[in-house]
Amino acid sequence: LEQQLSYAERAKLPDVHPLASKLLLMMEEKQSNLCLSADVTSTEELLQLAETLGSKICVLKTHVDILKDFTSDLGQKLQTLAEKHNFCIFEDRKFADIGNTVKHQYEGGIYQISSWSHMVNAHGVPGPGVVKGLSAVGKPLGRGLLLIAQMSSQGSLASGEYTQAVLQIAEEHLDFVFGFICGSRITKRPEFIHMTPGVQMHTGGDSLGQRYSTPEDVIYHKGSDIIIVGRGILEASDRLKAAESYRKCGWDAYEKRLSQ
Ligand code: 5FU
Repeated sequence: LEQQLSYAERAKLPDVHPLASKLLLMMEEKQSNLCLSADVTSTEELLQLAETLGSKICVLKTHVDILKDFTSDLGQKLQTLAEKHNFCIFEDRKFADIGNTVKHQYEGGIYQISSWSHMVNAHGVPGPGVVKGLSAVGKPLGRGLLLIAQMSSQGSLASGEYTQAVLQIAEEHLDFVFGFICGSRITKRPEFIHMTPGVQMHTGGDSLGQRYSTPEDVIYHKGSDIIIVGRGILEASDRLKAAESYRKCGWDAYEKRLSQ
């Protein structure tokens, strides 16, 4: 029954994280629950993706450490495009160390992730210290954290009790954690945003353990909120057309869920 709440209604809940609220409103306005996983190795191509597909997506997910030509002005350029096209930036950094180390990894080094990425994610493996460390840097900047509760890959160890323990950490840090990377909805709390990778139009996988579900399955049957799509769009001959069809499938599945 909690799934009857629309994205816009969830945006107005009293305990919702400000970033989650902003994202949910953006989703409603753009009619998009599509996150593009922009896994390319050239900065120019990344910026071009953000420019051409920006209107179709609610989140642009990056792996800046795979860029062969990263320069320190990238963050500012991405932020400009995020404002122009109204999407959030998510550096998929998967922090997984003690609090003191992740603080430096988040704020410093070459990438200075906290200065440009609205949201980042972390594994629960280190325990709550990883959240406390990231929060010390990100919270004053209005950033938010997604905890990795489940993974899409074959044989993932993030399941069962581990997933429940990650949920517990999230519930103890509601001022910074606003959602999860997961395969399906793991909590009824409507304030949390569930984001699911491993999405293509057809089920299956790749040769390195990735497993795919469809947008309909992820949003309608599994109750997640956002589909994360990489190669399903990047390997299409017409990326704009592919992005539009993922946007539409994801949105139709959401409307179907709402109307049940
Ligand atoms: F946390 C996860 C996960 O469990 N599975 C993933 O696939 C993250 N990912 C990321 O989503 C992965 O690092 C890629 O950036 C993206 C999936 O890309 P694909 O091309 O759609 O398979």
